[in-house]
Amino acid sequence: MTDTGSERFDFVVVSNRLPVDRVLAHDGTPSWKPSPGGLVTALEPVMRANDGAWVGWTGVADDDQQPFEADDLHLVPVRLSAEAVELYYEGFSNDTIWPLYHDVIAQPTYSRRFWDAYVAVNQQFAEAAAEVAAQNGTVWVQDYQLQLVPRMLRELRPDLVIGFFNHIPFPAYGLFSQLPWRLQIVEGLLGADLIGFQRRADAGNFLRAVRRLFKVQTPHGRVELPAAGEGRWPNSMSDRPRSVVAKHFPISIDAKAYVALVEDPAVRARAQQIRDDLGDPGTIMLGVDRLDYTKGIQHRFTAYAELLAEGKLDVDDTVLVQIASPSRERVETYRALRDEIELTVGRVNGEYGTIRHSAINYLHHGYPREEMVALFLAADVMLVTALRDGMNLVAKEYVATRGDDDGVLVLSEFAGAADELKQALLINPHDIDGLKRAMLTAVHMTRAERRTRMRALRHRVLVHDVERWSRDFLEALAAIRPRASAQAAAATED
Ligand code: GDG
Repeated sequence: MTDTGSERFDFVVVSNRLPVDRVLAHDGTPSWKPSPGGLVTALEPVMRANDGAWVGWTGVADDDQQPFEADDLHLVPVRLSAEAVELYYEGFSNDTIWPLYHDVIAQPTYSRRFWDAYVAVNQQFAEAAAEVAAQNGTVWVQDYQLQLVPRMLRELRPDLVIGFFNHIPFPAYGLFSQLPWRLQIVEGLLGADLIGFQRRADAGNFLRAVRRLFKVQTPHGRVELPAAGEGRWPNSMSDRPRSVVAKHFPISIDAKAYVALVEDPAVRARAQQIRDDLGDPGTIMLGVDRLDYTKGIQHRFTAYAELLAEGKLDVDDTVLVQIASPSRERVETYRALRDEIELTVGRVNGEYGTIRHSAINYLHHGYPREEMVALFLAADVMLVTALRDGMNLVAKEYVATRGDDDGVLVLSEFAGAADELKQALLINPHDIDGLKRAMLTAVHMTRAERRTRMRALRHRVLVHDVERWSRDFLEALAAIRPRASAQAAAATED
């Protein structure tokens, strides 16, 4: 670990969390371990090639950690107080924006205290990024926690090229317009040169919000911003007109890493052992989700329980394994959801389980990636029944691991992945009868059909991997760069 001091970087990623977790040895000595995640893998090559830095929170409140290097990455911590974590992160990010952007599946809290903290913390992130970015550098801001950063950063550093990527859906204007601070959010995002979304529909919703709020046209996904003081824009961010592009860039996974894991004999042996431990049933169904109300876990349980009740599935021959990894446990809605889900599991198991077999094998744990891959390999049917999901990487991970061209993916049309994974069995999770039919179709699908579908799915995921995602985004951003830097240069000359 070395102090990176006041170095400047040509490429800066800004995200709520740094891509590392602090671990404490027995004697209390801290060290950092990379947090597993697609974003780190996607951005790592770009970071290395461009002498990049990463700005984000360490995950620990009131942490005075200075900039440091870990695993050859330059990491720049943003200090968040315990109050900021509560109001900005658990509050505005996870109790306002998250439910609102997922179509109000849960009621968003509109709190002025949350909002004030969100503004203040976004300003902190913008200042930290402004401090480390080199002249005319590129800054890529990630996700819904930091929607005000693009504009704040542009005000501090008009020379920068700024990209933003939204990992979660962007809602239709009818819902988005509920947000008391809708104008500020859209203005915040428009500080970027390029705004990336998961789905074409998300980019469309954002552009519609721009048109509705500012009464402007957005031809070809482009927003033309007049110079400050002109037009309807309450507060333009530049002395010069500038244009902003909004477009979809579906995120993906490090497919090669999953393919490599499947080749590991230990992982394959573990998959077989999982099957054996479950009593080698005819069908293993699997769900893997953060325990979140957007994931449709209850809908999946309802459909499965009805199939058991109707005798169309039998616990002696079928099991549903549900991994629900712990998530946001300090937010009340998540605590209530956990109770609700665990009540359902108890009821379904009480009703349909036998001494030999439970109906639902429910696990509220996080697991190492190897274990996840073994589970994917063991599963005959993968259930992704999200009510709304930006992309859903689990669907892509399942497909990437199935080098045997086997397994059936049941996929919600409300997950971004449905735009690409068209050979899955696409379902509407609210339609319980439709979901039940798809589950039975999956259970009874012939080997030939499973193979045809899985081949096409795998091809898509292997070709459109996360490296391609970051390359596509950064190339699109670079295409805007000459304009942006020319404008910035002109602005400085004035
Ligand atoms: C957001 C958007 C979008 C889960 N449990 C364990 C574990 N995981 C891994 C999965 C997957 C990741 O976490 C979850 O990604 P998802 O895409 O499924 O969902 P979100 O967490 O909601 O992510 C989403 C994503 O951002 C990226 O843009 O796709 O729509 O909501 O990789 O495998 N990994 C391990 N143990 C677990 O217990 N190792």
